[in-house]
Amino acid sequence: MNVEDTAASIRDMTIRGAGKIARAGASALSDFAENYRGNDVQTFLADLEKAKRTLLDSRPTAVSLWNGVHATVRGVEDQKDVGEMLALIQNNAKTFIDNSNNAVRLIGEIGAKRIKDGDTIMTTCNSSVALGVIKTAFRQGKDIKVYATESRPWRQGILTVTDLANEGIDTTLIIDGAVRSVMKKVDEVFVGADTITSHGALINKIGTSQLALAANEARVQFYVCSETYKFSPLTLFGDRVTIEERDISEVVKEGEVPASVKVFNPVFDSTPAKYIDAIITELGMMSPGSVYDVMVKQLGDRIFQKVI
Ligand code: RUB
Repeated sequence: MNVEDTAASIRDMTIRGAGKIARAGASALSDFAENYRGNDVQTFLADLEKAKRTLLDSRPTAVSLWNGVHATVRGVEDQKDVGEMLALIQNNAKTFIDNSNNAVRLIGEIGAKRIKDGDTIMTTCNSSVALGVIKTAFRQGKDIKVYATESRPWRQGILTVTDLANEGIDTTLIIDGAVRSVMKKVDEVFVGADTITSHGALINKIGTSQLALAANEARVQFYVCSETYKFSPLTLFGDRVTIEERDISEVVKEGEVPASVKVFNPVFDSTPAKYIDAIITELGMMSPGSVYDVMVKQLGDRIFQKVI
């Protein structure tokens, strides 16, 4: 898919979920490189910059997209001609997508070990990585039950319960307001991530922080399932994560409330590190306090480059 169509599909949420939008961004840049005609280096770099911007502007919160796009263009300016640049972009995109798919599989295997036979699990929204953990445990023969929140206003919970039910898992859909009440029955919570900050806070679907609070109160383990490309290098340098606000038409129909009523529709929230028992990554299970070290190690010398 070309860059503009990919960006539009991310914006209107036809392509959604932090991992998928990152892979879609990498794939769009690969297609852009494959179809590029021209050999003037400066023109190409300007066109590439425009393509990057189009993708990055599609949705603001998930740093996975930023990391996927930057991983795909890494090293381009060191190539000697446009031909080499195009080949590098396609190669980088393939590596990013392969590593991403592999990370999701590894997290499934690591996370599944945290689930015991007979456990009841809660999840929210629709995280392919968290669902990977739950499905891996089920495929290992563990008898599990899952409560999934509806996740207003987009109701991604419908996707989640459909996926889990198709797998044969005992699945119950609950409204978002039922989280605290149902938490008494739950053994572990598994959620995904859009961004993890350098100080270990989780940015995920709105309502995730309520789940974490309810889990903490009930002494239920709260696990975040996240590939390390959801760790935000931007936050190392003090940047705040932009919380996306979407159109109010996602919350109320036209004329449903008096015109004087304001409607606020933030679609992500922040869960402080202290409510997170562990982050399950492709590098293993870690505490939120380890995020800084992992990020610095992964950035290596690039930490001294301009990342903003
Ligand atoms: C999706 C969401 C998911 C994360 C992780 O929000 O919050 O929990 O993106 O997803 P939206 P994954 O529906 O607004 O994109 O684990 O699939 O990367």
